[in-house]
Amino acid sequence: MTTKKTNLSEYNPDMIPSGKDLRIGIVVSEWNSTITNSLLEGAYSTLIKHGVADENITVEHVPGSFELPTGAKFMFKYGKYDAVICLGCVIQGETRHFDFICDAVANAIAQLAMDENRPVIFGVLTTNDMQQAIDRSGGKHGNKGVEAAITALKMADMRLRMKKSIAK
Ligand code: DLZ
Repeated sequence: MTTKKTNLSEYNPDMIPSGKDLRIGIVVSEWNSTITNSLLEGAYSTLIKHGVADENITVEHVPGSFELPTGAKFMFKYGKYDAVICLGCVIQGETRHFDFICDAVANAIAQLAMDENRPVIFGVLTTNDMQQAIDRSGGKHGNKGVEAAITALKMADMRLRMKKSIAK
């Protein structure tokens, strides 16, 4: 029988690589800003906790989740980042665009990661209603911003380790 996990952001801090030498970009959607601000708080504090220097974290805001991939692309083109985290919240009941936005953003983020050969993290809540979003942005089911930051640290570390081992 599987165990039901209620806090989706639980992790073992000892297993997380240090972010000491990393530069991380964060792109945040202004749509549903009470939620996305909490995701940002979770992601930012997690990066700091794991050693990323404050001056090596850049935060940029975009109007909505649909603009997250474009914002991330700009960050790679005009800045130097080991990973970019995209944070947004799309709520199904509130938009007929739900499927279009979610599919477009997920596909564009995945494609951008391939094109840039760098992690681009999908920190976008796609929920049925506002309560589910609250529960996943610092509520009873954790904070997706924390998960996004942990994923960025792991993937950036993997890329740099592989790059180093191949250079040997
Ligand atoms: C237009 C729109 C709607 C209806 N709902 C959301 C939402 O729930 N979450 C979100 O992040 N953005 C939403 N947007 C805005 C779109 O993402 C985008 O900013 C606009 O369509 C302009 O391209």
